[in-house]
Amino acid sequence: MRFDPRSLVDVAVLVAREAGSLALTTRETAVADVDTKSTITDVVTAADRAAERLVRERLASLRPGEPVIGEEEGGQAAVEGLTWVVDPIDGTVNYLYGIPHYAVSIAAQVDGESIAGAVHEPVTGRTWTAARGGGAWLDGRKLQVNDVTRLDVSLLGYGFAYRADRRQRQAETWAKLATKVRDIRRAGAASLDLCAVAAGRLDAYAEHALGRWDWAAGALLAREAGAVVKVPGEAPELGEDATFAAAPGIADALYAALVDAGFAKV
Ligand code: LIP
Repeated sequence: MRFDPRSLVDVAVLVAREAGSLALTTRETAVADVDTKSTITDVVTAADRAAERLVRERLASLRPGEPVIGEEEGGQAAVEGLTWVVDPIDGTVNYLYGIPHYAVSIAAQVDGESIAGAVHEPVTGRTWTAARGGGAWLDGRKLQVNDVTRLDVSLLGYGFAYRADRRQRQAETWAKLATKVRDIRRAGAASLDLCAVAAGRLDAYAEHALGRWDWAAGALLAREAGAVVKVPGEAPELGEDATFAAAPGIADALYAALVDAGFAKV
């Protein structure tokens, strides 16, 4: 491999923490300057934009010549070599409402595969990291998914899309699932949902319509912690834009239950 994943993790951690500090310290003014994107509920604050700008400037300095794909400014992946994938504030609605559950997510990808990632929580100071083949970590503690084997005692994370018509169909699907699992949690930040699977705080997570920036770091973390992970395009039976992560003991049963509940049709 032409890149050392561990050194890439160090870069991701350094820059994510700087961007997180900016988001945290500017929130009062940042949430006064809000625009919308795909729908009236799909918001972007001044802090989303400023944090991504900071990340881009720091990566240009630390990793010159390597392209960045970010939620707010877009970008193109490298034809050959490494691309940085950035969500400057994952959980923007939480950030807007003052709910302290949001993160800066930065991943390094080669040919679309994540090889290093960091998910940093500005409010708690926690930083989740993974290097391909090096395991998943939370502030120096190694992570492992749960050894759960029964779907009916599993805790599931999920998320709704921003489009109202799709939310209706998603709600109908989750209503069918609600009696098949222990309970369901909707926390509002995909990167942290995937980290929660890695840490055993969730047994599984599934959602549609995530951006690459939402899952790029968290999916690597979940996979390195032992989860069965499908990123968009890898689980056609769940829908072409489905993201799925589950402890191995329930992965097959959950996958089948999602198919039965019509997850692919939402
Ligand atoms: C969010 C995701 C969340 C999803 C939201 C939104 P953002 O990302 O983390 O899981 O349900 O609709 O996409 O927009 O806060 O970066």
